[in-house]
Amino acid sequence: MRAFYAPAQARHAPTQELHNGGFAAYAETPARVDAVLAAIGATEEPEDRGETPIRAVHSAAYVDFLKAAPRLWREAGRQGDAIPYAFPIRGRRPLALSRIDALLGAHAFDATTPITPDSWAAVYASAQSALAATHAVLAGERAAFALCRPPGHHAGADYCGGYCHLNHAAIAAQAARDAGIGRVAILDIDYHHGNGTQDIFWERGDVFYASIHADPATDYPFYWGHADETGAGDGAGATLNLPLPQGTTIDAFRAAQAAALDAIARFAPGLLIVSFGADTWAGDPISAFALQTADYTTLARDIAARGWPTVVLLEGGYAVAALGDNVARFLAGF
Ligand code: SP5
Ligand code: ZN
Repeated sequence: MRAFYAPAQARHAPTQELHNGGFAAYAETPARVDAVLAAIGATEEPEDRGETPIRAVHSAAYVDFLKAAPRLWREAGRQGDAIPYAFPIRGRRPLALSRIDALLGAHAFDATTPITPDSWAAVYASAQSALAATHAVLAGERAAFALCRPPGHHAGADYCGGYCHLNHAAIAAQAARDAGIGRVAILDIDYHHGNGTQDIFWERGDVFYASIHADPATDYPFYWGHADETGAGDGAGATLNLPLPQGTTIDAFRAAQAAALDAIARFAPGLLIVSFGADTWAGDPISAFALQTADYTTLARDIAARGWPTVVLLEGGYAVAALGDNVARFLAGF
């Protein structure tokens, strides 16, 4: 399978994240890239398609903020990575504020997604890898993979969170729509609900979003991903959430995935995008499902059997020593 990755993606390297009331080592480390590259063989560098496909999903104010934040942080006299600490809770009126801390809080839903001076270059490159894999499939590949690190599915049109700044699955889906694919489906099988992807397509009937994830009653991101969230307006019925309990093993996960694939089949997409997270693995340090490495081939075969042209994007997966095998075994199923 063709696989895409750009070296600039490794430049986003925050030193720490807010965790359980203190600072802990940043789990979404560049070492994840080395683990995957060592396991999957050759990758191709993506062509540069510019900011237009990114701005087709993300607001101008948000993209401009991501690019300016490191400079504003330093101009405020700060060192280290930019991290928000104050947030406009729901229902607050929009305000045209310029102070870096106000901007950070307005464009983030958590304090675990630092912005470093190199973050923009890395997340931009990660988006280009997603676009390259998408265009490879649009050009006739049966399936293609983008090693999207930093990941994307927690990022909304105008906010970051959950280690994600740009939503690569949404950028890929929109690019496919703009290339003439009438209906696109996104299957999200990261441990965490992809709140950003859901938000972006919530009121759209042309992109179906199905997610299997840890129940948000017990797990991050808490405020999205509940089973009664099914979309609104033109997107009513085009969101499917299948939360599962901590401890879930392959049989229950595979059954949920079959239900998601059946719903996607009724939608009849011209292209499938898989947000693949290996944080469902039993040994993941921040998650609590119990999938085994060999299970990923089973899940991928079930997806491939449906026959849709498929773009696979990496999301989470934090057990670095196992990540390469887990990703390689998933890709082997296509
Ligand atoms: C893309 C993705 O999988 N994002 C996951 C974000 C989860 N954030 C909440 C869990 C925070 C756990 N922090 C652990 C730090 C240990 N060094
Ligand atoms: Zn995750």
